[in-house]
Amino acid sequence: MSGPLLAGAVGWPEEVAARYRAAGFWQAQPLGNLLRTWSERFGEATAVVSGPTGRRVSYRELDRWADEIAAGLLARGLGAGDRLVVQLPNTAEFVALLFAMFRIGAVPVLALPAHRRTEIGHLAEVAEAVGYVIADSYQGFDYRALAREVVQRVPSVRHVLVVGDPGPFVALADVSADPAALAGIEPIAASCVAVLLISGGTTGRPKLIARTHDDYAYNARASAEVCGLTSADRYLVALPVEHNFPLACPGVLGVLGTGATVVMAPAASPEVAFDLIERERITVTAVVPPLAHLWVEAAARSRHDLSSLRLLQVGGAKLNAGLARQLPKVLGCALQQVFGMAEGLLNFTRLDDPDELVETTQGRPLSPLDEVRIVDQSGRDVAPGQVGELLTRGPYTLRGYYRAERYNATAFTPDGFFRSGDLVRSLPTGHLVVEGRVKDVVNRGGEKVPAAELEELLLTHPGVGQAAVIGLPDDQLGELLCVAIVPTEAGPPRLKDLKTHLIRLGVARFKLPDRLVVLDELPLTAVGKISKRDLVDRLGDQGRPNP
Ligand code: OOB
Repeated sequence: MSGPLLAGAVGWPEEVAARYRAAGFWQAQPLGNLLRTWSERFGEATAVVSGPTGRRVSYRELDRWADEIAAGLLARGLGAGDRLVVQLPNTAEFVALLFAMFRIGAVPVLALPAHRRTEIGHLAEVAEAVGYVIADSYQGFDYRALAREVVQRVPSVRHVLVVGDPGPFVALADVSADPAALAGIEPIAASCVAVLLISGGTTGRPKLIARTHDDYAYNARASAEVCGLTSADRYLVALPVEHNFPLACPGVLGVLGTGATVVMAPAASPEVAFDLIERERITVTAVVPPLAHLWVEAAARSRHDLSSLRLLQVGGAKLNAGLARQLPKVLGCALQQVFGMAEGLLNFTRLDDPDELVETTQGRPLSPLDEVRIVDQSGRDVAPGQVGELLTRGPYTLRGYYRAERYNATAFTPDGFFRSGDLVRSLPTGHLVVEGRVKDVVNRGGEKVPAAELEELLLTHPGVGQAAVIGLPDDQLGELLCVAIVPTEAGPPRLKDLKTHLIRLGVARFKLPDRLVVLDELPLTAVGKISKRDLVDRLGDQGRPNP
């Protein structure tokens, strides 16, 4: 394996790592050092703009800020290998904290602002996090109350750092010390784990994905190249910054490596985003398909000047070809489809691809060293153009989930290919078209809901005897979240009751079902497992949300 990682993380075989280094893809530069290089190169240029306040942070200031927080974390006893769950809205503080952690080798576990007790508790437990970083409140939710619960449930969490009013905890603004303290620490190896991302699609509870400095820096740099980023670009972080797409595809990390400017949007609604696009002359941003749809509708009525926009990246779920065709006309910019995954592999349509490919495919792999196989159920390569499961390995694709040895035995082939669970076909150009999936996940407009996770939670309701979570087709979201249950003797709950139950359990709101179907029994396969395919067929025409 390639050097010290983090206990529980899986690395690449040494000869493979050597190949990625020899190709110049892995450059042995930890992300914390890269910010120093960028600061020297881009100095007074604006690195980050905070959307709501318009506050501007130069590269030099960001570099210094990251150092001060890094020293402050050290002073609190935090250091290399320590995991902290980070759950912040899109703020400049997030960027400074991220690089501060990179510099001391502490590892952020990136949670989404929508996550609640169930998800955060699970992440903190699996990662044995020693800290939790939150905003005081965001979109009407007080994260300090959540932190109290997390601290109680997960004893390893000893540090709660708060952006804003800390309440009983510690203000991130007070986690600051003289950067001189950093001179004493061991240099961080680029082969170490830089971040832990959350998987969108797995069996059971969400898995963590360890991304190394080497692989993540390459991910961001190569993505920036594909997008033709230059120092003149201004990138809007509209999606939650903890997600791989706006963080590193090219996102924040790719933008900063180019000397361009990152603008943090507090929300992704057309009102908020369009204001910022106009005010900050945004050139590039990334959205999920339902948001693209909202923006296109709003742009037709809007008086905002969106003419600065040159590229809109759309990914996370399948974009329909109609919207893909409409989008460049209405928004006056180029479209790029992105089919990616936190696990690694990224596919992009290219800026010089013919319109037809941009509109109807999900792009082709980012790296010349990405290996892609499309296989049938018995693991054999399908004929060219046929649909099969996408398997992949490469210079930024994981070789195993973090602390998930048993699961890894089936999630990867013996020769290290990741089984993506996505059904795709490829064109002679190498472009992929996503045709469906075999993994048991509902993709609700880009937000992933692992069925097994939700089923387990539903079964804790006294009225639910059996539960199956499926996605039903929907024009706007791609899929609606549907729950089919067989009730217990206690009698069937209503959709409203189930939602209330899930909220009480502390589940993220995007996992609340849109529709409930009560059945006498669930359809079974020949071997007696719940047949979700039969369920979808049976309920396919009922994809309207319950009143
Ligand atoms: C992105 O990452 P995740 O980890 O939230 O979700 C990955 C899954 C993929 O396996 C696929 O099932 C689906 O989301 N997906 C798409 C898609 N992009 C992702 N399905 C159809 N068309 C697309 N364009 O979603 C993600 C990570 C980095 C960049 C972009 C998206």
